[in-house]
Amino acid sequence: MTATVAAIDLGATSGRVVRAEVGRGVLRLDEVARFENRPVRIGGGLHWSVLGLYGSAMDGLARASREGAIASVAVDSWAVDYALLRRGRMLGIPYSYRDDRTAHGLELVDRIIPQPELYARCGLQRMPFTTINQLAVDRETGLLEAADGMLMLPDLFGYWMTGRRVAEATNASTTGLMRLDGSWDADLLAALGIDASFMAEVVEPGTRIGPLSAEAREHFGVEGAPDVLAVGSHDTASAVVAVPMEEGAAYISSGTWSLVGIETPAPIATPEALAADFTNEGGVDGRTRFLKNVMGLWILTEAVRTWEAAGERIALPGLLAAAAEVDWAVPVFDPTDAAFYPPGDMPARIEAWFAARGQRAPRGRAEVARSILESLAEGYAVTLRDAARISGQRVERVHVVGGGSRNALLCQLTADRTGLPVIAGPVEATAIGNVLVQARTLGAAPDSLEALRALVRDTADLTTYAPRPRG
Ligand code: LFR
Repeated sequence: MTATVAAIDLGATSGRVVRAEVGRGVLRLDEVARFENRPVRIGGGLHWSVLGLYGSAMDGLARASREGAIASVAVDSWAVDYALLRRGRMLGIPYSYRDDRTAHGLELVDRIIPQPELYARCGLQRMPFTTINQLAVDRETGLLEAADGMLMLPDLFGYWMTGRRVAEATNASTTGLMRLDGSWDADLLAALGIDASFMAEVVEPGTRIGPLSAEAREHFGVEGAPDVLAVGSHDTASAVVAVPMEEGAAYISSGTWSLVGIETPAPIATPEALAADFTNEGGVDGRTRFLKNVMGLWILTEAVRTWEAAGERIALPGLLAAAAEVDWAVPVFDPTDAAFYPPGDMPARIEAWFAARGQRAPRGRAEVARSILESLAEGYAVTLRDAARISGQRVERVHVVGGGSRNALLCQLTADRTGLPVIAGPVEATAIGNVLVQARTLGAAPDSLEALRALVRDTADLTTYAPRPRG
């Protein structure tokens, strides 16, 4: 038996709708729609155009449904962002996690609870954009007073599609408001002045949220009557489902962000993990994603955007080829520095990073690009050594999935700097993880994550990079 399902996969720069056929030994994906996701600055704030994204996603779903019946659909997106609600209506326009109000939110939360205590409760890396920090700002500006609930963005879409409000567990785990046991942290919510009724019921990936509403079907012209399911609605949780790994492997989910880590059977919120600033995010089937956010290819894409804004035309393949030809040692910076979060002039920020330390900065586009990639690869290597040390798990191979798995130079540098073989692919890991969990829920794919990963291994196009000897 095979199942035909649709994935709505929302990324920070684009969204897509994928139609897939999944069964034992079968995994076929077909992208039926792709649309731009451009945050919009208004009134001094950076916001997501959630209605536009929802409309594009539903149009894509309608297109997918016209190619033949779809049994189910599920949504995944980046984490941490949310909509406030009042009596079931969206209140205001959701902010983007790149909005710079988050730095102030971090200070506000520090006043409520010291980081080591917060870490012991929720086990998350200290990141300015975590939901709890954003909610602290909403509270200060008075917005929270007007709200009686909130939903993470994939849950918001699920609510609009079905009328049912849930909090999917993997995404809820990125809020900073969930305890390590997977329940909402009532004390922390109270400390923020939030009533427990504000949060929706937590559901696991694989839960049926409900049938797609008649409103959605009629307005967008969706044929048939697909069920809306919960999957690992945090995109990284879905990507990790589709990492074709076995024991002894680590992963890098590489795109706008680089999420670097391992899968563990349980959270590790020890003082060592706190010192290394690792996150414990909820995975599918109760696994833990013990990882670190190492900023990612965002630094490169923002650098390219800066050069292009100055009137230069930059073709990425040409830039990467020139970066590959740099045959001298380039300076390396810390890619996790908070200076690289907000949108802006990355070449200038990199220069300032080195100037502040009295070091030579890279010069010229090829050297800057090479320095970004070397810095990311070095960041991965340090993170993977820390992950192995703290968890006691072996790390003998590194899987790279997502858009960054196509960046051959970055994969090679990652192999070189970790000293480990790098296995690149699949590119569309997030959408694959989304459809696999749906198919499993429908009884068309195997039960265990290991068997799902074996299916990916057997069907995906993978490339291996061996580490080159230093010299
Ligand atoms: C990747 C991702 C990361 C999260 C960041 C912000 O798309 O979901 O896991 O740290 O975006 O939500």
